[in-house]
Amino acid sequence: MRSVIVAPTYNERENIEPFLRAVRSAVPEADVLVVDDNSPDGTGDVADQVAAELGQIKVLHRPGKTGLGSAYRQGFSIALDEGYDIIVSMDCDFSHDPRAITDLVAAIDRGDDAVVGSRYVAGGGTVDWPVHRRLLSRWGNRYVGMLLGLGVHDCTSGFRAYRSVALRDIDPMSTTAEGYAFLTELVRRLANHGYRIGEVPIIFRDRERGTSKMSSRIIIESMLLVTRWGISDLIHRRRPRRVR
Ligand SMILES: Nc1nc2c(ncn2[C@@H]2O[C@H](COP(=O)(O)OP(=O)(O)OP(=O)(O)O)[C@@H](O)[C@H]2O)c(=O)[nH]1
Ligand SMILES: [Mg+2]
Repeated sequence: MRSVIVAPTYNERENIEPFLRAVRSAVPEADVLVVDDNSPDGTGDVADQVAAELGQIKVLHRPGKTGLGSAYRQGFSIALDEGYDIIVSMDCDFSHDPRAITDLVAAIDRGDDAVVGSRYVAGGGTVDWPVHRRLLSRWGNRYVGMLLGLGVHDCTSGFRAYRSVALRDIDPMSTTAEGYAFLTELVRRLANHGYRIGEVPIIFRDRERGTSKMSSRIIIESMLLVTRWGISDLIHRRRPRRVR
């Protein structure tokens, strides 16, 4: 099966080269699509240089920063057009360990339509994250679980693999979220379509290099959207048809 890793980048100059090398060594057969939003620190140029050296890497240069959701919408659209069977999404700051990609892909091979690298299942966790980030993520996911009941323990994890037919079917291009609510939106759509969503444990490490792009705007967007979806599900008595 042909697979591609889609990695959005913004100001990841120190991470991009080691990241691309680590991905190549973990999954040598996989292609990579870097989606860079004209990072002021020159991440896009470094990515181009590494791509020329290693091959099997494309770099999409976008004009400016328009958010994680927007970067994934365009990256997924390209990956779907290019006919890959499996599409992997991940951060490039080493919070997601490239060596775990094979675990995600193996779960798709075993029959899952989508697989989430989860911090909140047995064997998963976070390392070095400040307490406020831990609380936000843990309770954010509990809130999602309470309102949407999707049966997935980590709906905001960006480390995932999708079977392309499932991803195409839920039409990611028609989503609207700018920040990581985009990730929750995709799980919600997959569950509502009855797709089989697996979770494999991951250890999420805080970034060692570069700076966080998390903002209060993104957190508020996520809370508002989850609340809106929860109310809408309640009104329409909509619950996922089939979730593992
Ligand atoms: N292209 C693009 N990439 C982005 C954007 N915002 C964040 N990213 C990248 O998306 C990945 C995940 O970003 P986030 O989880 O939102 O934020 P982060 O900067 O990793 O912050 P931490 O969670 O604190 O590590 C990283 O590889 C970022 O460089 C954006 O607006 N455009
Ligand atoms: Mg990060």
